Amino acid sequence: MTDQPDRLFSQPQPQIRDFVFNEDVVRVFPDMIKRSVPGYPTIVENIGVLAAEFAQANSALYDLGCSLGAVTQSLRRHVKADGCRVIAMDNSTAMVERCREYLHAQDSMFQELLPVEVLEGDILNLAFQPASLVAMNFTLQFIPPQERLGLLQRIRQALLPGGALILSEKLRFEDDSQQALLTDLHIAFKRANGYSELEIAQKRSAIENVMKPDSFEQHRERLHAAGFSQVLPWFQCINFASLIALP
Ligand code: GEK
Repeated sequence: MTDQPDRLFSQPQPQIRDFVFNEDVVRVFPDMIKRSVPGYPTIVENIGVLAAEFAQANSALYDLGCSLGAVTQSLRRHVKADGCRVIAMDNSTAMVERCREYLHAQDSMFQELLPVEVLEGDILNLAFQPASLVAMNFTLQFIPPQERLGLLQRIRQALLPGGALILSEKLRFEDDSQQALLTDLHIAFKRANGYSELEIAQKRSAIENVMKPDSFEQHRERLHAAGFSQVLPWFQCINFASLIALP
């Protein structure tokens, strides 16, 4: 279970295919996401800290689009409420298999962790149980835009009073000059983390049809339309942010 450095886009590719979360990506994912998403380690660790404030006894905690289970592990490190269980879901078989291995390793290192169930499937088909915390850490941006409101409505309906949704996303900016500046700053972040111009350009082409970021204003309006009463940003680093939405 060693993490390999991300060199997926280091060689020129004659044709750039759309990005998929396959075995090649899984092998390098921890390195890739840390070097690509500004603030990722801080966000992951603090989702656990924040979740502990919202978690209620005998309820479900969801990690939607769990990838390798970084958020699930953070929830299990921080949440102590009695009878809580974590339900993690991802539709990539390769991610789910590796996620289960990582969680098994966490179980062998620590005692009294919350029970966890890792489901393989589309979060759009998930039948939610009553939940005190739902985390979607950089997943909504991969959901088809026309499905996002319905998913948020189902999450809102599953949330218990006093619970919360924690939603992290790459942000788009409605003002063109702000969008250009924040994109340049993100490229500078990737360059500083050792990615070449070729890697940055090829990754961008691979992901642009697959990942569709929204602006903060779109998120806020959609969350209110889904029935959330409050939307509070708690973290932003360059063009990546995390929000708390309250029922
Ligand atoms: C982390 N949260 O490390 N149903 C289930 N999973 C999906 C769906 C879907 N419809 N669409 C995409 N995914 C993680 C990082 S990565 C973000 C999340 C990134 C999954 C997809 O397979 C992938 O594992 C994850 O959402 C997005 O905190 O790579 O930028």
